[in-house]
Amino acid sequence: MLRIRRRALGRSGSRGAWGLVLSCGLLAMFGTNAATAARAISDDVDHTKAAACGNPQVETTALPVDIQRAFPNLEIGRPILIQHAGDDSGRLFIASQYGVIYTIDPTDSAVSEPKVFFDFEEAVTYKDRENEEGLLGMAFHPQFKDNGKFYLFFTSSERPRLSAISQFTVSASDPTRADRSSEVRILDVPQPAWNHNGGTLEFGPDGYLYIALGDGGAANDMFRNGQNLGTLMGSILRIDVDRPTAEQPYSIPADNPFVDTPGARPEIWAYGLRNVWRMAFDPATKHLWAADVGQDLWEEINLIEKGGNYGWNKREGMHPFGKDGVGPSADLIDPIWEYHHDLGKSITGGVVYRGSAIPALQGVYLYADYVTGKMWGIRYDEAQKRVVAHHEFPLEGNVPVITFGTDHSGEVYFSDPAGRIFKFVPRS
Ligand SMILES: [Ca+2]
Ligand SMILES: [Ca+2]
Repeated sequence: MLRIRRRALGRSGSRGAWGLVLSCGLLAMFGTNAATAARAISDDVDHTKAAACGNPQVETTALPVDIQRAFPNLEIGRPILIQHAGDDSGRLFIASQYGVIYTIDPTDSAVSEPKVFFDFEEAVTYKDRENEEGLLGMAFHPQFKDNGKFYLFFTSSERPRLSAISQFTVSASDPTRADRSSEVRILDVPQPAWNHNGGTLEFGPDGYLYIALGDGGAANDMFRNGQNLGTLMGSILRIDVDRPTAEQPYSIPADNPFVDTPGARPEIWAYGLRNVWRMAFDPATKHLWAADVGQDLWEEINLIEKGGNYGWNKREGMHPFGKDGVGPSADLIDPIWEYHHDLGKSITGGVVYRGSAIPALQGVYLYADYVTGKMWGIRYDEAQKRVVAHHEFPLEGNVPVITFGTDHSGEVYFSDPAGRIFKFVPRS
């Protein structure tokens, strides 16, 4: 999604990055000799982590995978969410950022008329000039098949700048549609600015609801939420929606990391985040992968740990940020991967592929850049605790990816604001 940010490529501190970019270009054009020479230029860049280019430890061979339109006849405006419900129905849910949720049969590639599951556009604020608002997140309860409950993260039309998280239930008379009157508000988060709202909802393997919230917006974390445990923003939350209390419609899991920290919001699971745009659990490893959108120079991918501080706004990627920036520190967790703004300027995090149609993608974390329309995948080695492979997927034309999603078989889709939905296919 679009972010307000300053272009600051010329500022001090970017020299190493330019060396890195240079090495990528030379590697692509001239092969390893030039790459070796380029490495000498950019000695101040940590090649073991910073990028695949020029790093002999990271494999970069192209994968035998192609990308094609999944449903070329389908037209859904700003399809911001693509998910299955875990209910054995086989339905693929596609939600428009405007506030309408549709379902299709993903085996019908010719589908043109999606079914409306839930139309609550009147309750959602969205404007093209403030395009980080709207319907942003959706999560189906792990027992959705039995209880019909699902959760939405949206900018409410009740009043300006209100991020709301609500529970809804399917209609008793027609379970293929949601019941508008079933809304239970779980959480209100008043936002100081229209951007950096986060918005991803995910149920963890522990059955708790995880919520990504951005730093509040504007720029530079001017509201100082990233390092502030007393506010919910700039964090990933973890709450128990199955056990409401007398005071609130959810409870705090007893093992949340800050329940005993004075002044801290007990909902917080991890913090120091700028604007996580898409996080997802890998169903195989249970890792929570979170892509954090950068401001000036670096986009990043993180593995989220309980209680972790991911550095914003003291660090951006693996680098000091701003006048209060700091170097590497034991109490700040650096990303497992970053890329420079020469390659892209707004990361869209995806999922770890665990489908079956494309064996070459097995275990690969897929991600993209909204601004440059590039797409990549990385492979993380659990034993070595580092990225061991990085692959680029050539996209035809500019595809500004706004989200990734999976169907009930684990096959992966992604979409752009124009409404196109794509899938991966084995190279023929
Ligand atoms: Ca905001
Ligand atoms: Ca970070």
